[in-house]
Amino acid sequence: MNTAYISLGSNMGDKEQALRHAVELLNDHAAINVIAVSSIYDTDPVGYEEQDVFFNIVVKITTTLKPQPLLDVCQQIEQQLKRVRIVRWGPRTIDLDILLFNDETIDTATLIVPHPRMHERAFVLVPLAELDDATLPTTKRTVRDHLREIGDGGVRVYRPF
Ligand code: X6L
Ligand code: MG
Ligand code: MG
Repeated sequence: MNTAYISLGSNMGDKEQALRHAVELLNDHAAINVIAVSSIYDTDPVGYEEQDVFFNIVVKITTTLKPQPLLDVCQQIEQQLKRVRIVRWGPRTIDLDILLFNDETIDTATLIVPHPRMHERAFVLVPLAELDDATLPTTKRTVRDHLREIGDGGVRVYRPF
């Protein structure tokens, strides 16, 4: 059995519903169990800033899938939720990124794990730190080490009324 962490982000339409739907589709897969879900965070857009704020979460899963089939499932869910790519780094209904897969480092044409920029992104590190202060096999440093380095600016817990 493998343990993996997946980052989910949405900044188009009903963002909370998109996140909930994607988590449900992950858990509905016969070879995937969602073990834990972080709080929802309201996060300032990074990369391309002229767009709506994001909702971001991280989920912990266990799975018998290997990394590439897990990526295929993530991309199927993006398609099912009608992700359309208009602008690079631009608005999307849903984005699923594999952050960590056991303590493995993977570098193929289609998949790099740990996610190569995750230790620089508070919208990934803050929800991940809620679930696990993991040590990244690439940097040999923990999630909280990286958070101390970059800070948690632009990331707020989302609490609906
Ligand atoms: C210079 C150039 C510095 C580009 C940073 C950063 C590009 C992040 C892409 C960058 C650069 C990204 C999300 C987001 C995106 C998200 C929030 C990306 C891919 N996805 N902002 N921006 N949440 N808050 O899920 O991460 S686009
Ligand atoms: Mg992403
Ligand atoms: Mg992605």
